[in-house]
Amino acid sequence: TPTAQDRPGEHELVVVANRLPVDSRTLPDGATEWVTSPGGLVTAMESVMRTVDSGAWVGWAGSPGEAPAPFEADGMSLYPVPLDQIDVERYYEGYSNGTLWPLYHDVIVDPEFHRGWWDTYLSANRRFAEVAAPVAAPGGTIWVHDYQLQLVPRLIRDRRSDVRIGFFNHIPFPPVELFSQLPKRNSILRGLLGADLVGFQRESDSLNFLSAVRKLLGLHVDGMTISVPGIGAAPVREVVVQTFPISIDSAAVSALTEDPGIRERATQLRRDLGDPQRIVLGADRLDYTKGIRHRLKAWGELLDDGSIDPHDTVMIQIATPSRERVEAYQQLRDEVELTVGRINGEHAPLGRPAVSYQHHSFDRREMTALFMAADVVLVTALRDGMNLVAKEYIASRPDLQGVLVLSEFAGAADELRAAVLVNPHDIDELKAAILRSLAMPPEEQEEAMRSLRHQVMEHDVQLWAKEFLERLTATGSPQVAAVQA
Ligand code: GDG
Repeated sequence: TPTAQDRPGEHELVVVANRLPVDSRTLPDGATEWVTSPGGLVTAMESVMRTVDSGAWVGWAGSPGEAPAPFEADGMSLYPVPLDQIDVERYYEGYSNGTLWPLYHDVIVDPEFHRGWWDTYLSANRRFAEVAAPVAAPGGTIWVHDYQLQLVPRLIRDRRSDVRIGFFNHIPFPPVELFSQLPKRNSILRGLLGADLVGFQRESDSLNFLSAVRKLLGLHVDGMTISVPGIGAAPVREVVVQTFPISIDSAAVSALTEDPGIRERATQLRRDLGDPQRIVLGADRLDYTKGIRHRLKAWGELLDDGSIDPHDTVMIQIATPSRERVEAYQQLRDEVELTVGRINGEHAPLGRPAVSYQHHSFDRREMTALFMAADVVLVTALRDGMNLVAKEYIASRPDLQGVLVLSEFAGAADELRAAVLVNPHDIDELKAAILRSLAMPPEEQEEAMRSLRHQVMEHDVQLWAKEFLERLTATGSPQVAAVQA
C-alpha cells in the first residue's frame, strides 16, 4: 500500500542496483570518505545520467549496519539502502549467490534452497523498493538491475502507478525445466512482471523467461509482449520482453592502449615472464561459472603431451577474489590452486612459472597492459550472461593482433562470431582450439580481429543504455493506460 512517504520525489531517472557505485574509505581521523568504483554499469549510467536533469542511484553502500544519509557524488544523488549482517548472509550470500546464481547458471553447482533465505530476500527487496519508490519524479523512470532484486519491480509498482519501470537481468535466465525447481518461482515471475520492460542479455534468455511466464503463470504472450491482468478493477498491463546485449566503454578501453606508460608496462610484463614467445591469458572473477578448471585441465594436458613447451609459452591466470564466504567458492579456490601447483611442479622451468596464477585484483591500466601483451585470451565460461573480458580484450587490440578463444556458453558468443568458438566441456576440442590459436598466422588474426572490433567499437555500453531507456520510454505509460481503460 502506498504511504504518505511515497509522494513523488524529484528524480527523473532512478537506478536501483544491489551496490551503490561507491566504496567507503576510512580516513586517518576516523571519518568516512566515498570513492566511486568505476564499474561498467557506472560508465553506462554516467552517459545517460548526463542527458537527464536529475539522476539518482539506490543501492547498498557495502558495509553491514545503518545506512549513511543520502549524498551526492559525480552529479548523481546516492540513496543508500541499509543491510544488516543477517541480510548480507541470507539475502546476498544466501539466496542471491547460493540459490539464484547456481540455478540461473545451469546448476553447475547445486543450488541451496532455504526458507529463511527467501524470507530475507523478500524483506531486503522490500527495503530497496521502499527507498527507491519515493525518490522518482512524477512520471519518472526507474531502472532496476539484476537477479538480487527481482521482486523490486512489482514492489515499486504497488506503490507508484505513475512511473515507468525497467528491469535488466545481467545473468542468464534459465530454461523453464530448471527454473521450475525454485521454490516461490511464481513470486519471482510476478516480481519481474511489475516492470514495463524486462531486458535480457541474449535471445535465449528472453525466450526462457517468456516460456516460464506462459507455462507457470498461464499468461497470454503475443510475440515478445505479455498481458498481465490487473488486480481488482485495474486494467490489463502490457510487459515487453527484449534482448539488450550489454557492452563496455569501448572507446575508453581502446584509448588506454595509446598511453605510453601502459604500452611500456605491456612490454615489461613479457620481460618479467622471461620473454616467452607466447602469452596466453585468462582473467576472471574466481567463479565456478567461468570454466577455470576446464581451462587448466586443457593447459595441463597440452604440457603433458609436449604440445606446448613451457619455455616458449606462458599462461597467466588472474582469478580475482570473489564471494569468499560462500562455500562453493572456497572449494573452487582450493581446487584451482591445487591444480596450478601441480602444473607448475611438473612443468615450470626453474625460476619461472608455467602458469602465473594471481589471486588478487589488478587496476584497469594493468588489465589493459595484460590484454595488450596476451597473444591468446581464453574465455571458457560454462555459462555466462555476457562476459565483458572478451569485449575488453578486443577493445584493447587496435593493432588487430591476438586471438580470442570464446565459449559458446557465454552471451558474447552470439555477437562475437569471428572468435574461435569452443565447447569448454570438450577438453580435446578446447586443446585443439588453443593450439590453433597459438599457430594462427598474423593475417588471419587480423581478419578476425577486424570483424570483432567492428562489433565491439560500434556497440558500446553507452548505446546499450540508450537503447534500453528509449525502449522503456516507448512502452505505454501506466497512467495513460489507466485513463484509456
Ligand atoms: C556479470 C555477469 C556480464 C576482473 N578482474 C579484474 C577486473 N575484472 C573486471 C573485468 C570485467 C569485469 O570485472 C567482469 O565482468 P564479466 O562480464 O566478465 O563477469 P561478471 O563479473 O560475472 O559480470 C556477466 C556482466 O555482469 C555485465 O552484465 O557480462 O556475464 O556474470 O570488466 O575486466 N577489473 C580490474 N581488476 C581485476 O583484477 N580492474
